[in-house]
Amino acid sequence: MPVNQKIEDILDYIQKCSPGQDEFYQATQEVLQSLIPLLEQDNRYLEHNILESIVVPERSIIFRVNWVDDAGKRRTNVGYRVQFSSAIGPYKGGLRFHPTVNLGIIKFLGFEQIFKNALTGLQIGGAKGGSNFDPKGKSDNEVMRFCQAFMSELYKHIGNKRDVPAGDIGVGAREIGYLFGQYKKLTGEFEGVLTGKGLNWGGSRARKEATGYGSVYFAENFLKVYEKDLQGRRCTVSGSGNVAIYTIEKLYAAGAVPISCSDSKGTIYHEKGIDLASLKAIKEIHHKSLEEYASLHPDAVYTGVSHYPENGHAVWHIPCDVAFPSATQNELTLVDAQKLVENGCILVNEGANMPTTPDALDYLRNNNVLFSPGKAANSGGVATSQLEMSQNASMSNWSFEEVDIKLRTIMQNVFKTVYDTSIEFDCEGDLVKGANIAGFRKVADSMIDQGSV
Ligand code: NDP
Ligand code: 2IT
Repeated sequence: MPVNQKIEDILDYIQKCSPGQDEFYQATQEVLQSLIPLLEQDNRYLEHNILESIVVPERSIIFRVNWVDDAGKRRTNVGYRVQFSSAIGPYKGGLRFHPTVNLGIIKFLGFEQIFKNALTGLQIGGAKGGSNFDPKGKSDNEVMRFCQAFMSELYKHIGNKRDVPAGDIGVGAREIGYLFGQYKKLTGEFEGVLTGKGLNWGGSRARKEATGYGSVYFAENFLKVYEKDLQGRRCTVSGSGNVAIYTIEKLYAAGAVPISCSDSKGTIYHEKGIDLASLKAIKEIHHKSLEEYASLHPDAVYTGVSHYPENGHAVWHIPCDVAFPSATQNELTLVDAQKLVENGCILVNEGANMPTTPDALDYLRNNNVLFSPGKAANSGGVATSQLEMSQNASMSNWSFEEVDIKLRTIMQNVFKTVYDTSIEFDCEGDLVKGANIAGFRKVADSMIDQGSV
């Protein structure tokens, strides 16, 4: 059977078996279709039915989370942990707490994580988890009780050699702390079962900064191939959470001018450059909306979501040289891509997971805009999580500089791996193909080596 037909059959099967899981289908479609050149060259993957196997999680755990709110009332959420692949190491990947979380979202994130983790060159398998719990508007005590209830089920399935969760949207240092405390209470073990921990109790320096810094390092590596750099470049960044803030911080260090940020309510365009100290205070300390930023900076332009372009996002309509989508999936659509091209953008570098829609990606490609896929460009976060695991295992504590140097080297190697793979498959600079093929090959070869388990 021709490879194309085989892939279409598997995608049909995924659609039938996972109805309504649109994001998961989108992620599998992109990966499987970009593997065609590899599958045509090496028939072992089809012979061993690796594709049919790799799209099914090794285990999906779905559980009820009952907790008590400040009014003393029972509340119920759904918890998930999808342990997708342990072919190259213990399951590893973040937890997302957001009202939009469902099984399809967690499966798409877990599937992407398999290949991302393989690209880091480290021994970590792929997983993702989370809940439809919304930490926004909840008191610290409510968040604590939710995290304790969530961990009361999850602890049975994780461990420092088994599955090591971390943060993602809605899960930061506060949530990791409460989750860790409950794990310790239930198991009696003080172990590196989560990453993103506080520095006093096993966390790694530079983990907080790692995804954003790594994303900028990746962009620098990519631009260098074309004898370009970030110096003086006007950069748009979406989001204003962990990834966005440390992308902005590192962009300043690289001599660029980050001119935007956004949240779920609106977008800030600050032509002279985002005031990082004020952004950190608003988001990291006071947890307020970006309207607050606009009121502190009268020269910044604030666009509320109700004024966004039809089917688009205000942040991508700001003229820029480089765009760093760093908020959430499918936040950069076709109309946004058209605007970026019209405004002369040279690179879209994904800090978030799958922020670009498939039609937007096609448009960027057809218009020769460089494109860094999230599974490569944002892999600095999980890579530094693995550095945290290494420090925990050896009971050591590395300096910020030591971790940052390792992160830079890892991002350089991730870039080299995906870029070299794009050359090997005659699509120089197509890092989507490069990342999917390189990540898949490592995991698939390991699956073949280990037999049909
Ligand atoms: P945070 O929770 O710290 O920040 C998320 C940001 O995105 C917030 O500004 C939030 O706005 C905005 N946002 C979230 N969901 C939506 C939505 N549905 N519509 C509009 N805006 C939204 O998360 P992170 O910064 O950690 O994560 C951002 C992205 O990066 C995600 O795709 C995540 O999977 C990915 N990622 C994160 C890594 C990490 O180490 N943290 C590692 C690799 C990838 P608001 O506050 O108003 O909700
Ligand atoms: O998407 C991601 O890579 C993360 N949310 C980080 C995962 C981790 O284990 O550090």
